[in-house]
Amino acid sequence: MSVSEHRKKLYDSIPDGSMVICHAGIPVHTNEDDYYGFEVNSQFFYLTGLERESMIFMAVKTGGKTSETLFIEEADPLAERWTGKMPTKDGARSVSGIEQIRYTTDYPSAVGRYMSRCRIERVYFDLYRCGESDLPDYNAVKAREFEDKYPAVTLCDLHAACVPLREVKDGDEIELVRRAVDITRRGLEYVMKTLKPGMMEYEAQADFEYTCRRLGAVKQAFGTIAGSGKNGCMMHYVTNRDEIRDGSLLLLDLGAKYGNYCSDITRTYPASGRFSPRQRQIYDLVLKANIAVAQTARPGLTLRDLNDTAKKVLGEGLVGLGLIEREEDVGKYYMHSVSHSIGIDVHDADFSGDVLRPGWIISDEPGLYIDEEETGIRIEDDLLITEDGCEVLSRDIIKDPDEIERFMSRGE
Ligand SMILES: [Mn+2]
Repeated sequence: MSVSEHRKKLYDSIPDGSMVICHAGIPVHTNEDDYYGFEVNSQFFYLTGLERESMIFMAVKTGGKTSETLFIEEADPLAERWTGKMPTKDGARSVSGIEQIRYTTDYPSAVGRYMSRCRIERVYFDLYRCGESDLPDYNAVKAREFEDKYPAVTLCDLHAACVPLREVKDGDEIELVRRAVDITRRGLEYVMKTLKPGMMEYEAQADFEYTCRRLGAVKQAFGTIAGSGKNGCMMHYVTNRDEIRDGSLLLLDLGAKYGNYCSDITRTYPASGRFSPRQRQIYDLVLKANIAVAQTARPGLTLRDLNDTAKKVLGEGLVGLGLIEREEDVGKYYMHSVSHSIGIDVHDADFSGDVLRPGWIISDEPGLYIDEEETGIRIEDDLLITEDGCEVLSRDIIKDPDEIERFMSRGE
């Protein structure tokens, strides 16, 4: 089972005298008696394969040996009456491969015993922080509580410890991303069949997400971006409330999430089913950059190297189209980066500067955003880095403009 392998890699990478504590987390409150949908901590999921709130994973490495324990809530018949069956010890054991399963009520005394009897010098909590002004995450709060009780130990970051492991996907993880990509393909094919001028952007979003859900992807990898015309020029436009006008392009950046693994695909379609000659010129240039990146991607390069490839192709092309005078001005129309890793998270754990290794899954997403022409085009594929290059996981999601026009002209 792959999550056991994930844990083994972690134990091999941390020094003796370490404890790992990772909370699955709890749902976050919205207003009154409502909560956001539960999102499991990614490190917890990576190490256990479980997606249930309030669970706690603990591992202790001393004397060259590691013991691991999973704490789960004891089933409560009243809670089960309202929200369904709670996990059992057997169920949690079979998913995680962790032999020792205890109830969360035992957690404080278990920690106390380890801390008083073992030589534990450092304790790993997930201390990742995204924005400086964010509220502290649940695991960070728990880390602070722990530190108050045991000030002699050094806090270490479990997120940082997991990054080098999570960068390289194993066979099971790759299969889940393949499934997610395939569901996304079917969602996009449905959108191509239903897309018409006069529709609202949210209708295209609904057509995509409808297909994903029907195929068992109960979550999207991220908020669907459906930007038509000038809205396609905003990289993370998720408002999706405008009409898709005749003659405009619809940029769709979206992805199904399957088995808690993401896909991340962008396609740009003509609302009418046919690209104008000018749209086609720009589309062809973005496609050229997209193909060049896939041809370049291989072990040993960094994501920055791939972005340099994209910038070169786009810069030359923009000079050729007369949109810029010097290649260095490519940033006027291309203002993001071409690649990020993909996995449990859509922008998955990676360190910029790390070199690609076989098993990385990354995006390939050049784009051009020309406000004055109300034209935003991005084409995004998902690549699996192999021994000597890459495999385009999304190769079956059509992107050739002739094929798109042919597919769309077939109608329903
Ligand atoms: Mn992306």
